[in-house]
Amino acid sequence: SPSDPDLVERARAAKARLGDKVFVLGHHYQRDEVIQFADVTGDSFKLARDAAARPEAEYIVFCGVHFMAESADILTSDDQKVVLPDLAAGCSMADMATAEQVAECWDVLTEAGIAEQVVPVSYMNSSADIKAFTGKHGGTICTSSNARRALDWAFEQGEKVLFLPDQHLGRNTAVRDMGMSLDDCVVYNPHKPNGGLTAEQLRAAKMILWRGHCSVHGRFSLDSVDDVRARIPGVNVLVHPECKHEVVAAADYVGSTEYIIKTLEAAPAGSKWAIGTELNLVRRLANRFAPEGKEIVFLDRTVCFCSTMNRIDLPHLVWALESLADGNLVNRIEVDKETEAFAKLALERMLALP
Ligand code: CIZ
Ligand code: SF4
Repeated sequence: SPSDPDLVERARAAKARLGDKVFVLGHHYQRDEVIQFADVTGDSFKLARDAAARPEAEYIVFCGVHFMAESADILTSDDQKVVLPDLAAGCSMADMATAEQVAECWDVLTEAGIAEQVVPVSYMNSSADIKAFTGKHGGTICTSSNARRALDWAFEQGEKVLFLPDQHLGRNTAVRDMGMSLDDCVVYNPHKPNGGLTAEQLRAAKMILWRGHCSVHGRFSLDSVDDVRARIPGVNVLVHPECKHEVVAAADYVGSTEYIIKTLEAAPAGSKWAIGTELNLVRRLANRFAPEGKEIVFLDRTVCFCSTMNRIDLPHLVWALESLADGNLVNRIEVDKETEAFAKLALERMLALP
């Protein structure tokens, strides 16, 4: 739907009043009405780096979700203030691993006598607390673009990996990209005593997958793939690795958001694509590439937007920008110093990956 012209004007005016003092980041999954005001767009990791490359911006307005604003705060200087226009914009996946649960898991691994062999690898989509846990225990962060390299590195440091919080990215990377078997993986359920696993199972496993998932990508099913192939002959199925293993196994192409965009840019005219990722992005890509004769559809019409991403709407953005222009620092996301130091250690290990 087109955005309210009054709000568009107010956002423009507030941004103009702030000038170089504000830098607006827009995640790929944001609404069109918000994306139009983004100085840069990208995935969570690119955006955190873009923020760090703008030290003159006193305010970083992060149009995305909470863990992304935390990562931007960790990677920017102490004078820069990161603002999340709606504090209720969380991430259901990141919320599936809390500091207490992860500490308890480490105790379980210690009891089973394997903690010393385990290297934690945490997906970018995790809270600052989980990143700090990872840094403290010798592990690294990964994105969906470098998960394979992160796992290769981790298996040079130890015999086992604890992968947090997205079981699907962990399993898909291990099995699809690295040739491990499904039996090499076990799932640790934080809601069950000992994660629902015996010490025996933990000792036998190479990949200990945290039982988390994305509530958007996790909804694509094998049926979605079969249906779209029946509906659109010759369609190429392209999905994000946060999708379930059976969906990834049935797809033609698998990769991160940036990979999806690049693949569609390079696709020939007349090609047909069904995309399994967030709907705001898929719609934008469909509109962008339609004039070039590329047909792009959403993989499953019953899956919807990321509801927390969509919490950032134009009214919230206007409110945040006008507040900042009036000198009121609202909705600041600030990670405490100790957490930041350990989380940064884990992020730096990722940056140093070969
Ligand atoms: O699923 C998400 O939220 C992704 C892929 C985020 C990101 O940009 O890393
Ligand atoms: Fe979290 Fe999934 Fe939404 Fe991304 S799309 S913010 S992983 S719930």
